[in-house]
Amino acid sequence: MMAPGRRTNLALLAVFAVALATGAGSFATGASAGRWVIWAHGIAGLGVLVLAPWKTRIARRGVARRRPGLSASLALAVLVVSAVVAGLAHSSGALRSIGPLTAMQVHVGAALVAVPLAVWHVIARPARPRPTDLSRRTLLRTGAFLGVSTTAYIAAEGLVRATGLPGGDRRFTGSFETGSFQPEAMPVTQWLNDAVPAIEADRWRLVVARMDGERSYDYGAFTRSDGAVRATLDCTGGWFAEQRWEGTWLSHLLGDADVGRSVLVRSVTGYQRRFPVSDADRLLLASRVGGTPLSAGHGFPLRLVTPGRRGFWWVKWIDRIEVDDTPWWWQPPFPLA
Ligand SMILES: Nc1nc2c(c(=O)[nH]1)N[C@H]1C(S)=C(S)[C@@H](COP(=O)(O)O)O[C@H]1N2
Ligand SMILES: [Mo]
Repeated sequence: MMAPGRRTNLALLAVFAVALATGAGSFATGASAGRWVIWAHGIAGLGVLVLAPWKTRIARRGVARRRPGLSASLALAVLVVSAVVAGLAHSSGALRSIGPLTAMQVHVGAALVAVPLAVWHVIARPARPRPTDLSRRTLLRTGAFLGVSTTAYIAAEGLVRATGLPGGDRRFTGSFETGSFQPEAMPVTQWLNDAVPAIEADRWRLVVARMDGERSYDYGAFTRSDGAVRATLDCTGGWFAEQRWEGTWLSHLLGDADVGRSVLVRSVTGYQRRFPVSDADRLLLASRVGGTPLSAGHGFPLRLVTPGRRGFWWVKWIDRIEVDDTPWWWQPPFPLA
């Protein structure tokens, strides 16, 4: 039989790995077909809480042994607890910012800092699975654990609704509605550290590098919109807004000459994302939102609108578009700057 300590430690390791994977998955999810990833993330987070009483007992014994690395273990515990508490604070809407940081920033920051410490912890305090662990009993216990964590998740969601906390009407991604159909009330957000550039309309050019050569467009080419879409900008920071965007479909600039496999959309700032060419007729190069030209913060003169994709794909201040044969997934899954 599996010793209770090892059982708890292995379960916690598994649940931590699932929480990280589904956390990254939640950031990648923009279409409702992927909502289960976000549910799984919530269930994993509550799974950590379910295991906490057992882990506390193990940790108490560990602390008494005063082994080297004790402070790193305690730091790991603090980070994991902070990530879970900040996750609950955000998702319930009870506390959306903590000093200068948002609850979401604390949630993600604590989890990312915890990763190297967790790797160290697993190496320094190994709890190795054994073939005999794969028993009927372990299977039943795992099932019970999943059941309890899922019930805790459903109960927590119910409680948020019953108490009327703001978290009750979030989008399926977990984001809160902020400034729909009021572009000026929509937050100006950068992925990491881009600054809003000052772009003069008459100096700005868009260069489109196609397989058959380069073309350059000036601002005048985008003052008359030939495409419009109602789409929801959903930032991984935890807010979303629906707006009516106007501009030109990317496919209009690509033509149907030798198209290539992917299209890179780049910002004046260097920020960039790559898309499959087959998406081009659903990607809008927007110059207007809510009936007025984009503000500097929201991407003037031209930004991308990518319905069904999270905010980090919505490249602002576009100055270059390149089509080539690189596969679209040949890029970091999330922007690095
Ligand atoms: N050039 C550039 N475009 C960008 C970003 C950025 O950091 N640089 N951030 C993205 C992210 S994370 C989001 S959520 C949206 C935010 O758009 P908004 O500021 O108009 O609300 O822009 C996207 N486009
Ligand atoms: Mo974002």
